[in-house]
Amino acid sequence: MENNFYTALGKYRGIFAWIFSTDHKRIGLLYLMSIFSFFLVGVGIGLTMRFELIAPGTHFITAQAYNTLFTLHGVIMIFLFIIPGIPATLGNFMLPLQIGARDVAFPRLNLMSWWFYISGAVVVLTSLFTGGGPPDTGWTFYVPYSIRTGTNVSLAVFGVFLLGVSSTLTGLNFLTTIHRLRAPGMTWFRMPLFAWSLYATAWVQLLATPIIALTLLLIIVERAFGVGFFDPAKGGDPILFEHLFWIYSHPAVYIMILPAMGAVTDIIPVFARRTIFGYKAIAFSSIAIALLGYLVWGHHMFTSGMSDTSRMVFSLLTFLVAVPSGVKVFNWVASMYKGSIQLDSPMLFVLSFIFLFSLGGLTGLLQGALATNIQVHGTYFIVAHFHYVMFGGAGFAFFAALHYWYPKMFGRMMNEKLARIYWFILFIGFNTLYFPMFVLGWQGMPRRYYDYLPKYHTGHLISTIGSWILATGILLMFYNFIRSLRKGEKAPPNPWGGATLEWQTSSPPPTENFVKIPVVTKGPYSFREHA
Ligand code: HEM
Ligand SMILES: [Cu+2]
Repeated sequence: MENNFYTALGKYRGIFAWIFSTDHKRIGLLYLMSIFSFFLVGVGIGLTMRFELIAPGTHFITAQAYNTLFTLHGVIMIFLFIIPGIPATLGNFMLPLQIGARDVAFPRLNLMSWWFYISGAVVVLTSLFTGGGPPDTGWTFYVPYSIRTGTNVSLAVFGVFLLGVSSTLTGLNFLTTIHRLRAPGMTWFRMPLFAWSLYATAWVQLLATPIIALTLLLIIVERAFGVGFFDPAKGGDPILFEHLFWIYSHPAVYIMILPAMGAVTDIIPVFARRTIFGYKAIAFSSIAIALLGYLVWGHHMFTSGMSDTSRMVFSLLTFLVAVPSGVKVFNWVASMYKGSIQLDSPMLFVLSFIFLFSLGGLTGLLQGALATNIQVHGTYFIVAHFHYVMFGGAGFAFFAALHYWYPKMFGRMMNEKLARIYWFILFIGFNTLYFPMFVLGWQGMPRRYYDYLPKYHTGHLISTIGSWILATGILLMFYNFIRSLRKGEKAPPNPWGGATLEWQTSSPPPTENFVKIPVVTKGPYSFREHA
């Protein structure tokens, strides 16, 4: 029998060999399983909401049920899917391989992070069936409503607290791993840019997440003991909550997007057959994004009550944080320029990522400008914008990376022809679903409404039809993931001709990753140089 981390025998058997494993590859796959299960639940809820919105008038969902649906959808997609997303799954699996290490620095802490994640998820889901019923506050848990509603907010925020602990520990683990466990010769500037992006992300995970964790605990304390931190009736300040919430939740969007950008940066040189353009600019722009990302949270609160000066400063800083993102897009395009581009499925997803992320990012600038912000605040324009960034951006990059690393993780190739078909369906479905929301929002359609005026009908109808197209693509993609586990062709160690270290070991790798720890003598993208 082949020697790889699937066949290796540890202390435990069966499912215990997984849920008690300290192998970063097994933990990465545990996360992958759990995260994608929750993703499918989130998609189901999204489709349900879209179905209710197919035409004006109430159909099968009450106003209260709609409130709980968008809350759940938001909490699941943000805290259970896209924030842990790439780092916990592909990051866990690939980081040690990419830097030539045998595991992460703290393998048991890594396992504990997964347990925190799964406990948090269970607690969040338990809140649906206990106490005063499913929370109805929106994923932002804004006070004073969240301290007054009778629904089960306390349990849900406690679940999110546990998820925060998980994310913080993962960040700590990755930081230590990158500092301490690089293979001989793997200097900082020979590190793959995916590893760099995880490094920048890990600082945000470590430094920003405790803020949301504590803020959420304050909600529980406030609900249980009525201390009055936030409740204006008791002299508290609801705006304080918004500040604390966004001091984490804006940097959190970089926890979502930085690893996505990192994965894209690793994929482009392989499929363009040239070295990356501007390696250092990309590495440092990740750090710049992570740092600047801390200073822009006020752009979520332009209509909440702030001095004009602070609003102008936050607006300016928001424009500044777009610069390093623009640097990256420029570098990606420059890397492809005059390359011999191969349009395999990972590259197709990368190209759609660049398009969708740019649309999401550029509409973000419209919201960063004070005047247009007032117009679009709280409308479907925002809903369109963040789906483009989080789903079209981080989500599509996640899909790209899964197609890219699938052979390494599972030792099989996916069906490439099918992949191209559903890539196209996903791209069309995505834009049909979300583009009309920009228009609806611009016309004044407010978000988080279960019903609307007849004048918005056309946009909503198109959007709902788009959701069905997108769902078809998602089903086909999962069919391919699952079918290829058994039926896919056997993967060679390096099917795409990649130059980073994970491709130098077998597919799937042995438990200790490398038979012999590699000695690194050159950079990670030694393809044809730029003239
Ligand atoms: C088939 C896929 C999806 C569909 C059909 C869908 C649909 C929707 C709909 C209808 C809303 C509610 C709009 C409103 O009433 O304000 C919504 C909100 C939201 N969605 Fe999605 N969505 C999908 C995937 C995603 C993904 C992948 C993410 C994140 C990565 C995401 C994140 C969110 C968030 C954060 C909200 C806001 C919730 C709130 O207002 O509290 N969605 N989505
Ligand atoms: Cu923000």
